[in-house]
Amino acid sequence: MSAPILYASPTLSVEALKHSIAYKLMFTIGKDPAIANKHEWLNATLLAVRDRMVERWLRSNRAQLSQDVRQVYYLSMEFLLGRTLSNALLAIGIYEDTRAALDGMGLSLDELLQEENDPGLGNGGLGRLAACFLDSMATMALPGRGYGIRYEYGMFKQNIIAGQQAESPDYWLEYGNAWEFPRHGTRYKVRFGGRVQQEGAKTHWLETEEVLACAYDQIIPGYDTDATNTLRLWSAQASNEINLGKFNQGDYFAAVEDKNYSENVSRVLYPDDSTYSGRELRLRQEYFLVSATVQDILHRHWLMHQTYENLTDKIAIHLNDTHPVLAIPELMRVVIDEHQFSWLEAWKVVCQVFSYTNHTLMSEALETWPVEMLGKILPRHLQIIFEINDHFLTGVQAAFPDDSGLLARVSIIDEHNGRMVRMAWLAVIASHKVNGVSELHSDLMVQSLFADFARIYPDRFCNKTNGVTPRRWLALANPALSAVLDETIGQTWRTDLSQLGEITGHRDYPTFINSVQQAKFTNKQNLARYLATKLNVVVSPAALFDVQIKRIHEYKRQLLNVLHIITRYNRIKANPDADWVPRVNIFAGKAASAYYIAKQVIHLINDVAAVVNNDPLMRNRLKVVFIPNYSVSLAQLIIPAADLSEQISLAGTEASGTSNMKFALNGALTIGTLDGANIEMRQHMGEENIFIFGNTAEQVEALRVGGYNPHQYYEQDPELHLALTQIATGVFSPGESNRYSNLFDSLVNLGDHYQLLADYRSYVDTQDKVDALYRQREEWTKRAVSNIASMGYFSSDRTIQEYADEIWKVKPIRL
Ligand code: 26V
Repeated sequence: MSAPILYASPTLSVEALKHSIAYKLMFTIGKDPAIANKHEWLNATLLAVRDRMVERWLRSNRAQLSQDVRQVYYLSMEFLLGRTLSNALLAIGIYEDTRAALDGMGLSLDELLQEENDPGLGNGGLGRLAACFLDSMATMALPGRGYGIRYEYGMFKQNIIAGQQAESPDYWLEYGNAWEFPRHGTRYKVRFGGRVQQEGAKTHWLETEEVLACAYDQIIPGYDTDATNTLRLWSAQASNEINLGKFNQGDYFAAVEDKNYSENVSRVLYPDDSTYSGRELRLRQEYFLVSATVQDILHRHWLMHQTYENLTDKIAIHLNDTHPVLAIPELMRVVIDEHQFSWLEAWKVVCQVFSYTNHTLMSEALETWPVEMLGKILPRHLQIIFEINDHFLTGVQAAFPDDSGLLARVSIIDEHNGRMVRMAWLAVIASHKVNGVSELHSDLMVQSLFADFARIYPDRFCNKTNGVTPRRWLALANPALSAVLDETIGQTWRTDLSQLGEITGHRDYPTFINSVQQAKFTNKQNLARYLATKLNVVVSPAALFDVQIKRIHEYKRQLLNVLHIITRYNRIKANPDADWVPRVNIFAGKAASAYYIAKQVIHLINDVAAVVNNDPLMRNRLKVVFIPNYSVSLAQLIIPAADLSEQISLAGTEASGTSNMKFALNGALTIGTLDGANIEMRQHMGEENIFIFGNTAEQVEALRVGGYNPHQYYEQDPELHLALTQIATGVFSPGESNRYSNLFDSLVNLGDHYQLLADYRSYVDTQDKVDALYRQREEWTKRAVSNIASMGYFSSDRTIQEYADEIWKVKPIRL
């Protein structure tokens, strides 16, 4: 059944666009064009463009419903989408028309694009991956939806004051969010607290507090297709019930206070992805997401099928890390307590519906909740978790009667560390597939964290190497290189990135090499302009741009990068007239606000920058820049301008990395360890096209087990000794000579947990090779071309195809 199209498609001509932008400004925003400001023009433009997507959105939804296909629901506490307008213009092919329309009204599209707030509804890699996945799912017409939280405050804003990070709130909704559709009619009650009462076979969850979850929908346009998907974000609204009691008692203020309190649940994103903190509000947020989402999924399913018998045929629910794992006991609860499923029937459904991605092996980031806290906030869920655990352990006991420690190790309840619920264990036990995000990570996952489970469930674990969307990360971010590619191999790489392989045949054509160089230079000029105007730092686009941008975390080893910079500084000072390859070292990234060492690292980078940049001997030879307030939109500016991409985590710690892929796709060469997806990048591009250094994951482990002694490296390597001593003695903090003594101690005397000192020599020597190659500019560019050419595999379209075929079993809809 195909429903009639209700009205003709709005014409996409420039005149029509002008008309609709002006119309939106006047009749929706209510502003006189003569006095409207940039935000109002931007919102008018967003609304006019949104109109042009609504019809295909409705058609896609109708097709999803009428074709009655299996749907996938992607649950994530974070979606780091980046700005929307430019992506939408690209997707529906009206970028240039819109530019012309705005031009015709005396406005600049580029200026308006910069006005759009970049919603920071995620911490980093995990949230950005979710956004790339939505883009790929829409582009590939896969029937799916994202579900998340509409935080009022996203990731904090980072200011650098006197070299140090200062945080301020990010109220991204300041000018409204023209892109979203508030669904005032789609609201669900989410309950917390209370108690459980047994009445025969029936269980009641009583005396709860309630908050409403209100849906806000965003269109996720597919590229060059009518297919569009939906991202549904939940916002908390106080439910009337909780206020009325106090209100009627005349306690008006208490009623309003309560209202504020219950709405806190969607107030702010937790901005720390490095240490798990076990805070009650975070638990409430997680349950808020899954409760509203499970209700919505079941509601939609009922509308389509009027039965819950066929749930396992029609829905797949994916858990982005353990954060939405409460969806498992929640689905159990709803079908048992509200739809009369037996416990075993419910468990059977759950085990076929859920799948889970693990994104980190680091123990400090693994979620565990105190039994007591879970019991207080979600008593019925705790009960169900215990039942799942009993059921599971009984099976394990029967299958592995001889392994005495096994039950305690695989129990969802960790009895040894203060009775904690291990969320990753619950995810593994209930999911039919569990994946890691690169080959190395997936291997380590079954060898270490989930080793016992891999014995119990040998077919459950798999790998899905991450990818990135070529639309945002090449077509949008890098118009200069995109134009070169279009001219050389045509335009269809945007939806089939493997076509980039064809540029290999052009590697030996000087005109091609020249135009790739030219594109890189243009991008470096753009970044240099930003640095000059925003930060007052002047850099030469002819220098080698050496870039490390990501969360500041010890395992990512920004400090190793700093040690190299200091070494280079010392060498230049000792021999200023040698023929140095000019370098600009660029950093960006946020430190979790309570992460002391990470904040020290930011301070040190800025201190080193101050000394280096003010030293007349360094001029044109070395510059260090820390760009504040890293974001998706800054990444889109910085990555295309990079010559060298720093991917230098301790082997075995970075699950995959995704910026590594973005850099290579934009023609930067990588210096990196054999970690995460770097390993697969090397396989695809060939080892001559990547600078690999340092210990392997196996060597790292052997060193750890065998007794690693960083002091020995400090004593035996004179350049390392000098750099560390300079840090420790205040060469870069002249006003406060002991500012970095703990940093020094953590490396030299307290075990150097991330083994920087062990990899220092090989890193510095490899940096020398980088210089040598950069002197041969044509050879450098040829290798950059080989990097670009081999990135087809790292498209998120490929990743999503694998999820669709091997995990979710979903097929594209016909439009
Ligand atoms: C953990 C936590 C802990 C509690 C509070 C909030 C919070 C938020 C996020 C996280 C997730 C940390 C895991 C993570 O982001 N992993 C990254 O996932 C990327 C996508 O798979 C991958 O490329 C990176 O290597 C990996 O570090």
